[in-house]
Amino acid sequence: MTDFAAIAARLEGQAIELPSWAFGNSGTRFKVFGTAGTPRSVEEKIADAATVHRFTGLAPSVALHIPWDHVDDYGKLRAHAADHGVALGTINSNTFQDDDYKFGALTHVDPKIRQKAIDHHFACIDVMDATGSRDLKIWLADGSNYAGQADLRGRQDRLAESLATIYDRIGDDQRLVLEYKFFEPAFYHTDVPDWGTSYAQVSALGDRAVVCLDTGHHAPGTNIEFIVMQLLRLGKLGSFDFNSRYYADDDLIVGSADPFQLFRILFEVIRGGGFGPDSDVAFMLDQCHNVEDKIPGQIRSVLNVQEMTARALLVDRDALAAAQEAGDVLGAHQVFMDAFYTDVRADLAAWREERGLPADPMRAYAESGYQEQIEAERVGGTQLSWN
Ligand code: PSV
Ligand code: MN
Repeated sequence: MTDFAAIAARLEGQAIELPSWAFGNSGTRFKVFGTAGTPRSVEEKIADAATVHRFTGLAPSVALHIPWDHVDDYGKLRAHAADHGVALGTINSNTFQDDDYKFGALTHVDPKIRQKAIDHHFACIDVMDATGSRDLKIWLADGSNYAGQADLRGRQDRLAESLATIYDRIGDDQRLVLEYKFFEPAFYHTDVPDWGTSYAQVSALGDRAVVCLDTGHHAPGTNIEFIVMQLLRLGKLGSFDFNSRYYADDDLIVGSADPFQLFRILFEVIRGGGFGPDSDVAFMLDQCHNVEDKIPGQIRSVLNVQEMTARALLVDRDALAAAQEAGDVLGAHQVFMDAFYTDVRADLAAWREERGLPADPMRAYAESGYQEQIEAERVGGTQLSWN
């Protein structure tokens, strides 16, 4: 017996956005493997994302990456998504695959290249207006490889100026979300390496500028839940890019490498008011499926987030607070761990069935014939890759 009944209602409406690129082929710098049934168009990616939603009820929107997902008519793409039962979500800009950006985009010393990068973001805002998207997510590959290569301070100042220009274009109902990453593709420094830099930059812009926390973008051992707590406390946690990692930015299935870390993060999200209908925090996956099937990979991912959310909701907060205030170190720890070790899988299966969803979405997908159908139908054409 668990206290699941007490938290069941709070799971209602949980939404996890899927990245369009998770459905394309992906790999490492050594090899990108093709798989049968991989989408050949943005429309097919959206159909796959909608399939994840159909089997889980957890993934009502899809994030796009521009220009990877460029189409001529975004209104039509929006209608296509709606026909499939999903919405278009976050628009991710891309300033990392053009030769002009070799030494930076929004931070570049050359004003013409900075303007080109700013114009790309303006184009992304036009896309958002057509798709009805709320968030413009900026992740910058800007950085340097060698000490002395670049003027760190000058780049930070130019970044602030470029971001302010983009922010001025953001609509009243839209947000600018700035993602940080401590390394890669640059190795000596990146221009937005950590939450503090992202926080400083977005704070200078205004209320509609917030931070994106990608769980794979920290040094090993970083206490990510502390950052979650702090950003929520400061009112600046805009969104998550969920994934898991063993070594670097591995982009593996969220909750696979370290379920306990996901639990700790979700506990702080709930504790800090970041979960539920009153919260603006967006939950997104940012993953690649290099060797596993992509649709089941995404189904597994959203289920992992749901399962850890349920467990985090089960923490007896009153008992925890009482133990914390009494200085009962092991008592407080036990309250925390009791929730973490609670197996909610059977309760969640029943919860899904009550809502007309399959009790076991992984099995239901495997038995649905969808995979066989796309493998048979999607022959010819060029399979899409992560880029
Ligand atoms: C960068 O590593 C990142 O996490 C950013 O979110 C990008 O938009 C995404 O990966 C896809 O390359
Ligand atoms: Mn990311």
